[in-house]
Amino acid sequence: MSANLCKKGNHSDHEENIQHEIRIILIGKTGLGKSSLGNSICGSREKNVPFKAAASSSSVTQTSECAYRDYNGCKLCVIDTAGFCDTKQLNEIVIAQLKKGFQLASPGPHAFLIIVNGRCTDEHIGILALLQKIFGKQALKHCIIVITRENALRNDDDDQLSDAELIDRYFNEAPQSLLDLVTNIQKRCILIENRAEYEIREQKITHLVDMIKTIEKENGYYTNQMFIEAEMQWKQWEKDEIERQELDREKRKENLRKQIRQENRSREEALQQEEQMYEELRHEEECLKREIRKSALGNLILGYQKFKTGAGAGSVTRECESSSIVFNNRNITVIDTPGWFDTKLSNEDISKALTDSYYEAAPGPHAFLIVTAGRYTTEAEDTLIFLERLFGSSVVDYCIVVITHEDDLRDDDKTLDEYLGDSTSQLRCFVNKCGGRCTAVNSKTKDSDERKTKLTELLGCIDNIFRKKQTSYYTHELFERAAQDEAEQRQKEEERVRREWGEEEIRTEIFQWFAGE
Ligand SMILES: Nc1nc2c(ncn2[C@@H]2O[C@H](COP(=O)(O)OP(=O)(O)OP(=O)(O)O)[C@@H](O)[C@H]2O)c(=O)[nH]1
Ligand SMILES: [Mg+2]
Repeated sequence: MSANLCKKGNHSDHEENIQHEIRIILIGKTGLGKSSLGNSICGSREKNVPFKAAASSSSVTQTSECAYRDYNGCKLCVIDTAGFCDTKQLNEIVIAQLKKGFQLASPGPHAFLIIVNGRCTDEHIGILALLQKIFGKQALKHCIIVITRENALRNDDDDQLSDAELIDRYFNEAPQSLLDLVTNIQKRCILIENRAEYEIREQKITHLVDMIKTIEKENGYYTNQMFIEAEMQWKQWEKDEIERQELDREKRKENLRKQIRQENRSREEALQQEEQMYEELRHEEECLKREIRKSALGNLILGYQKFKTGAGAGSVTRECESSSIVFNNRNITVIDTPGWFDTKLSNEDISKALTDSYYEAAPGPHAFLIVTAGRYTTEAEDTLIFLERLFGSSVVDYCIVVITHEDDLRDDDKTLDEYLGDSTSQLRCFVNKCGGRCTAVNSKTKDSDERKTKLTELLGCIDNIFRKKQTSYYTHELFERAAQDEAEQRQKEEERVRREWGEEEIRTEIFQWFAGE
């Protein structure tokens, strides 16, 4: 076996030997032993011949170089390439270096040797993918994996292990995707120790050359045409990739636009909801601010300003007052009472004022007008509870609900029924309890015709009560009965409390007896 070494950057001197050439390109990450392998293939006995190999923090081989060896009647053309650091970052320099290596292997390499060592990782996939990207799928048919630093892989008791067994063990830990790739390249893999004795290395090179010859027999060499096609595919892939990225960017932009529009819409909706909420609150506050206008209603019925009216925090009327008129040949007496929800009067004061008003209406009132501003509160319900306690449950038969803000209803373009429909359930329930007797008036109207119409309507309503009841008015008898009921109720309550207290005392005594006190 002869080792006729020659290093050159141009192959023209050897054109006559082209048909006997085996062209090999070495590809791999920096520092894995490409140049050292190149030296092993060239059968060098000396260090750094023909390629410079050294442990270094930066790439030793900076450009693609070519060296020859006469080997068993054929010429081995070995092309060493500059190593790269990251298979994921394919930069222009790496591609240019590999292309230059490819040119040196003109008319085309028989084999791409992929140099790896260390542990079997995803990096191996990276380098095969890189080969495929630059040289196309066809390149895989010419690819051989070379694992350098064999000695580091062999444990002390691995002496008996064949290369094939060691390679199998090496790929045992490999990720499935790498195994698939290795199978795809028909498990072409060589183990070599570049620092081993010359003879040992030569055995490996014989095995390598045999493997390359098999590839040559099956697939010839990797041609320039294949490279051109791969380059076109690569360019197409790049173009597609740019388009895909562009499309992706557009999609993301559109999604972002949609998201912003959606957010704006949600914000608008939230603002609208907030606005609506404020509007409702404002309306509620306005309603709460409304005066009940009880005295104003009294004045409207009378047709003149008898009762003192006015807006203010508290009720103007402190005691009951009465006045009479004649309307349509009927004697009408109106008794105004203090309001009990917007005054500082105690419950006793109000009870007294109401009892007074009752005596004022002797022999008894034909109707109790429950005057409300139609507030969104429990005011009306509370009023009824108060009245029932004082005048008994039959008082509801004589109650008429009067909403004193008819002008507001008109402004809102609402009928009384619509207004009640939109109001609180308490107000509706209250009106129902009063037999559905409810009317709305504008107690501040100056229009005498409107006053007459309303008064006629009100009297009609009172007449209806009369028609239903045996007694046309709330009689003294009813009042007495209510007072009696109230007294009985109070007595029962006192007895219950007394009884419970007594039982409690007995229990305490028994407990103390048991405790021996
Ligand atoms: N033990 C051992 N060391 C090796 C082997 N192959 C290479 N080396 C050492 O690894 C270091 C780098 O080797 P090179 O051949 O220069 O590696 P390279 O891939 O050409 O590196 P760059 O040219 O920088 O990309 C040198 O010190 C070599 O002696 C091997 O099989 N076994
Ligand atoms: Mg090198």
